[in-house]
Amino acid sequence: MLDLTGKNALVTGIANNRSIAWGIAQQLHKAGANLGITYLSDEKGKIEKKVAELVRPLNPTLFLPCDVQNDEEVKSTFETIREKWGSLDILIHCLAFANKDDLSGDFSQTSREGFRTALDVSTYSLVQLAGAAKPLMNAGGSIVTLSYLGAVRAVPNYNVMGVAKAGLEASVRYLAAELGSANIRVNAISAGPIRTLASSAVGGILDMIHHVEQVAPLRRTVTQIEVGNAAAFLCSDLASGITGQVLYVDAGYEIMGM
Ligand code: 0WE
Repeated sequence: MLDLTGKNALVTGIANNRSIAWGIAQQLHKAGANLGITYLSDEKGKIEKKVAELVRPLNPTLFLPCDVQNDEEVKSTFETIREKWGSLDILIHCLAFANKDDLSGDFSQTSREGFRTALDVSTYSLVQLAGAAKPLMNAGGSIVTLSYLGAVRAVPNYNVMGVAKAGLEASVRYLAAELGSANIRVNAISAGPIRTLASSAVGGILDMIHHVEQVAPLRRTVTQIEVGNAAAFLCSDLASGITGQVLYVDAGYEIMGM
């Protein structure tokens, strides 16, 4: 059965109670995992306070700031994991950012700086965290990241994020090929659109969700908890033969042609 007891799981990307990472953290906890939570600290510590309050019921044994654009913070995150936990079994990567201007209008007008930012935060961060986690990860370990259909189709306005997610999915395959000999699996979940802090900042997200509700085989969108259940499966021994894959958790939307 799905059992993650005794496994140490680091979850990145919780911003609030709508975060997909929050759905994943809840389902990993439900399956018995020991949780470590990272957050993006702001100057006033407001995010830290909100996220700390949110995750308290999950009894995390680590709660650390980790800005992937800050190499020192990433280094100290994994030093703390080594000190406090000794080893790691599960790494959940739920991080993405592009400048808002680069998520509408003409893709061909994306600036070098905007392109660099999107791929740095959304794509390189997986490689960076996997590289830092590798020496700490136990055999049977699992890395899961979040992707989106815009990686493989031209979704209106997703623009530079589509390129970032394409790079992310390719990175999943290269990491899976490398880490497989250590029996560490690497997979992505391609989630359908969900209302979150990130997506709510996007113009037209409600129309996209409405479209999915009309077209997807299940005639609805997916929930953070459903993505969390798929992540828990991929992290469990039930998925011991699955690596390098992109698993669609999208109410079936991806299979449709019209
Ligand atoms: O990957 C995402 C969200 C990515 C995202 C969203 C924002 C909004 C606010 C990255 N960076 C930012 N930066 C901001 O300043 N999704 C899959 C959700 C999403 O985002 C879209 C979508 C969908 C769906 C953007 C355009 C079109 C569709």
